[in-house]
Amino acid sequence: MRIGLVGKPNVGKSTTFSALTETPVDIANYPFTTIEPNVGVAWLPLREKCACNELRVRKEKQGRISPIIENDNRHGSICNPKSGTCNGYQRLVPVTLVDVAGLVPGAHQGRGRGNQFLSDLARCDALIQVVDVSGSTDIEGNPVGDGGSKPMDEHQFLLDELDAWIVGIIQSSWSRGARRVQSEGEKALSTFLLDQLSGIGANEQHVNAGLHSVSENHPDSGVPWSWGNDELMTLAGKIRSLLFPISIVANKADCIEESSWDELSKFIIESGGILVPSSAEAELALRRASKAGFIQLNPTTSKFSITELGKKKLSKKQHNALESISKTLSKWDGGGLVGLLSSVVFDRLKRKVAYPVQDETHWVDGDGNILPDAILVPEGTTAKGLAYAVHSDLGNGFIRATDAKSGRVIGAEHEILNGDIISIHAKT
Ligand SMILES: Nc1nc2c(ncn2[C@@H]2O[C@H](COP(=O)(O)OP(=O)(O)OP(=O)(O)O)[C@@H](O)[C@H]2O)c(=O)[nH]1
Ligand SMILES: [Mg+2]
Repeated sequence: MRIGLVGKPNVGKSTTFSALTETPVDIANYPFTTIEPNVGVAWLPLREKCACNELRVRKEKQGRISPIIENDNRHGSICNPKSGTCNGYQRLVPVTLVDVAGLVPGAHQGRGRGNQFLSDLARCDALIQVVDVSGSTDIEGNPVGDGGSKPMDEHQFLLDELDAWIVGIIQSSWSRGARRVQSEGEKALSTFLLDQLSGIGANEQHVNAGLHSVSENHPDSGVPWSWGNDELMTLAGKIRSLLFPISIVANKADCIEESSWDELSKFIIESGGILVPSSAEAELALRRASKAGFIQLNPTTSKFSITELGKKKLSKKQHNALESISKTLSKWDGGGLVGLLSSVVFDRLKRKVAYPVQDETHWVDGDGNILPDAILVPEGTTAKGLAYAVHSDLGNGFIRATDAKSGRVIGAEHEILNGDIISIHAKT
């Protein structure tokens, strides 16, 4: 699971990245602070309780484990995650974030940093655009105080640049591809497009939807070799919308009234996207205090309690500042940056969680680790698909699988449901 943070320069992409991944990166109030992409991991809480909750209940019933003791520091969790943590049955799974250089209008013609870095986004499952809704920066990211670019314009130009980038990829050899249709028929066009765009993750379905969109929107477009920029932008736009679903952080919301992002919010929701207002800077301040051990933070509600260490180290002024930040953040709906990430992964991308195990009775791997993996898979993933997601050898050698909750044997084509615990039997 890989998500790209995009937008014009100086909007708070790196601040968002730093808050979500808890890693320090360069942040500054001028354009192009980031040139080389930052790549890191955000830990996303699963929406449902970890499967170790069900295992504990089963074990307690069988008298194989004693009930939770009062000061259990894992609050009941009994799994052994290979990556991430689980506390009070709240399991965290990794999502890779990529924070790239800012994009300016005309980037596809080489303006700003150009758009070469867009290839860093090629393997992303979705994009989050960070928009400066406060108007404190112009469309190129220069600080202007107020009266900067409108949120809607900021979003529209990004879509245009992404589409122009995709057009650029197909245009270089377009006439050759289009002419193949003359000799080989319609199918040759989709094969050509697939060849050109597979590098950015496009599949046959995306390409066919793009071609369909051209015939729908440009009924008089004629033969492909006569298509102009309009037809190609329609083609690219459709492919881009399927390949990179975009959601929005309405950032710097701390500096402006809510109506400033109304128009963009309406537009995004109508196109099936999500917009969440936030202040990445404020979230980062809370995360830093939490990482330093001064507060215990719920990143989705932005509520916190002061730890013993915090009581000793934080001044009254610092404490008040954190309280005031928390109050500002919690007035917006959507759960802030983590809430947005969660909606992107579970609502927009419809990812399901599956727990592959080796032993279907005890829900452990070969070393006795309980529920070591929690993997996010696309809707419709089969048992064999899950095997491939774990390891290609497991996929290649797939014989059958067992649904560990029911003990039933399932076949290669069985669809994985959210929360399934699956043991895979494969030839080695
Ligand atoms: N008021 C306010 N300022 C913010 C917020 N988020 C980020 N900033 C400030 O905005 C400026 C730019 O932040 P960055 O995170 O470096 O922005 P960026 O989009 O990564 O910028 P480039 O890498 O140059 O494209 C910094 O001065 C941040 O402190 C916010 O939520 N509210
Ligand atoms: Mg940056």
